[in-house]
Amino acid sequence: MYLSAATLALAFASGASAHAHMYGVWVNGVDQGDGRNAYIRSPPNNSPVKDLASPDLACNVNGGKAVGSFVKAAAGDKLTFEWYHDSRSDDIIAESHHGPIITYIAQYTETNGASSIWTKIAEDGYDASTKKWAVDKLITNKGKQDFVLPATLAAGRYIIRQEIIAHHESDTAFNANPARGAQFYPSCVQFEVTGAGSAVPDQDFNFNTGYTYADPGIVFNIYAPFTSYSIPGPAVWSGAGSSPATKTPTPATTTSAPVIAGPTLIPGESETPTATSAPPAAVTTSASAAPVVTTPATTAAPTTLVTVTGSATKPRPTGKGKGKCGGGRRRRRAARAAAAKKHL
Ligand SMILES: [Cu+2]
Repeated sequence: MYLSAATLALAFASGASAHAHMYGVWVNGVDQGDGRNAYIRSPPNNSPVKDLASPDLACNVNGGKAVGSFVKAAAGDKLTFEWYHDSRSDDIIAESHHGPIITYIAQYTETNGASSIWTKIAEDGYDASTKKWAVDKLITNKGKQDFVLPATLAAGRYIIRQEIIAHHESDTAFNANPARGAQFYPSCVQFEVTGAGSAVPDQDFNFNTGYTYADPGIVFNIYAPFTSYSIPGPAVWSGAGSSPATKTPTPATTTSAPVIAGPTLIPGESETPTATSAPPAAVTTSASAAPVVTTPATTAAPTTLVTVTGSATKPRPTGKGKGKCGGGRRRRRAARAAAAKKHL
């Protein structure tokens, strides 16, 4: 069927300019102002990173460009990172973008952070009891994600990196089909931390090697039945500095349903509109309380890598590596129309 140039342009625009990025930081409930290119190493747009080999996975595009300011905070402070879609306090991110929000810290660097320097200090994934993802709550909380700066953290300059991982196209790995894959939205914020603590983050995590396409928290099908979700990366840092936290490999906890979902693969469709918001019962993940993914008693044989039966998903002719948001399939046109509303 014939598509006009205008229609095509719109389709491209909706695919390339959706998503989310960070506006600024609050310290103990106090707004620190517009942080973009001030204390945040802001990327040029809100597109995701999908290639796990890209140095942009650490601190996004421009991650190696130090900015002029630092957020000042004390160890133990409550921090809030505020996200938005196109303008502050808008719809934040497309509802289809279910996924976790994870926060890491590193000693301050003027490099792009693409090396073994990171320690996980907070994470929020999927709550099986409420069936809510961190991203769902982020939208309810008007873009705000809370966490606590570890109370024992040594004073000094740091970069705190928070990322959203959107799983609406991650039933297939990016390296198997560059038109799909998990979407990473990393944002790096420069911090000057005060306090009397002496704990030094020591996990030495490297995103380019620590995040892999074999990780069930990265290649994950949100459209097939599941009961739990294993957040990627290391365990949350103990913060005490006594015993370096190491990640115990978690077997995939997804149900053994086939990886490729059936016809229900419509981004956003499974989302029930969040009605009146619960009190912003902030997801305050303190460094010591790593939410433990409860696995069903059945010792699930560690599902080796989710084998992607590539033929089930048709590669899209427009497949580009970056910035794709929609993911049309059978109902491409309907999805486009919806995407144009939700994603622009
Ligand atoms: Cu998006």
